Amino acid sequence: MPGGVNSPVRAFKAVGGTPPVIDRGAGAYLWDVDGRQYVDYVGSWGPLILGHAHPAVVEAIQRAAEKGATFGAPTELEAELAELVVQAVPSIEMVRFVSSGTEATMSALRLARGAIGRDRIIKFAGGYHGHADYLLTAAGSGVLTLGQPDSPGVPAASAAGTIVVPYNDLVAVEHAFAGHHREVAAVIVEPVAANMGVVPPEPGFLEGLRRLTRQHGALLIFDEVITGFRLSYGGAQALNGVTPDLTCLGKIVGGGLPVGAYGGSQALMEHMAPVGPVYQAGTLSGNPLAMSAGIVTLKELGKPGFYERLEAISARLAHGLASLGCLNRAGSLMTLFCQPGPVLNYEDAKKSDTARYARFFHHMLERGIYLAPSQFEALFVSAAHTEADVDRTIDTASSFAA
Ligand code: KE4
Repeated sequence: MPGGVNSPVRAFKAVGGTPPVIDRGAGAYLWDVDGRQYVDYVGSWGPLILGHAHPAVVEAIQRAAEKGATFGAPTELEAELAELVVQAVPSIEMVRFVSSGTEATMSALRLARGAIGRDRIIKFAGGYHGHADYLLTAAGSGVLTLGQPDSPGVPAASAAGTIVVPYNDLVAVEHAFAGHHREVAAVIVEPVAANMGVVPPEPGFLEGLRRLTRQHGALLIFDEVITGFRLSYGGAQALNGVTPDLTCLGKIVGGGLPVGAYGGSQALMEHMAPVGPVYQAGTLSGNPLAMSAGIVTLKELGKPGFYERLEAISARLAHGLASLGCLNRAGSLMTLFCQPGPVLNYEDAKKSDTARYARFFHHMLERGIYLAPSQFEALFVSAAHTEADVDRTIDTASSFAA
């Protein structure tokens, strides 16, 4: 396996050293194959808002597996998860399940182009929406970490259709539309950016995108692969009151199994095959095991008080870390930038002292605290993290001097 990993960020290239090989997880904790325990703030990059091996999730997967892993045919389970998603997410009347966030954003963008009849898209520098060719332009996450804003292997023609503007910069978006009048099919945005580190939207930014896309006949796509079901049961859009035309989901919606999803109005979604002509397909889409894990996870999230408790433990952690650098937070999603800040966009994020972050990362790892192995990722708090976990994390971080 190239680099010994199946996804680049896991290889610790941005922080140096050799990643521990993980044997198991339970609640807020991981254990490596040598028996070392870690308090886990990666949570597999977001899915594990309930923590590892939640009993209800394990039991649901076991129960589904006993009936067969996959059928490639309609099942009641996919309909049940679809109902939960439709009820939860303001913009979604109809949803299609796929097997990753990349597939979700790829499909939503193809739908937008097919429905609007235009080819260009606008994305934001530092925004990461998976690894489709035309999205690997000034992308965030692992691409940003590797310092290769435009990945080799992406045809120039693919990248050319993607206009990249700074996050939180509405004037730049207006200029992009003015310069490509009636050519833009969609604007895709993380309603809270989390792949350049966490960068919340400035007041009015998302409302401005909603106004500009309507004004220019383009669709607004919220990539809620990270924020969906994390910031609230209805995602970022339920909090900020801005309703996109299409929403992409992933991570939490699969409860730790491979699920992505995209959804919007019935009118838009019925452009998708087999009803309409826009094609998208997937062998394991709506997989019964993954649907089962997603259903049980959303039912846990829907219980009274879940997000209030998560907010309390997240705020405790943020308060304890805030004196150590520029701490950007949205709910249980946060990044401690090794710089004074502010960090409002990709250019700001890149000013961070990544060498210091690497030293901080290893200081924490050696003391049993597992953070994201990159300055340009997020820290994820789960419902399984306790005050004791958080206080230990703060104490350990505070003892970092170098
Ligand atoms: P996947 O294809 O990795 O399931 O989802 C792609 C994606 C789409 N949209 C957003 C906002 C995302 O954050 C992601 C994937 N996130 C990265 C971490 N920042 C996944 C970790 C990895 O690549 O290993």
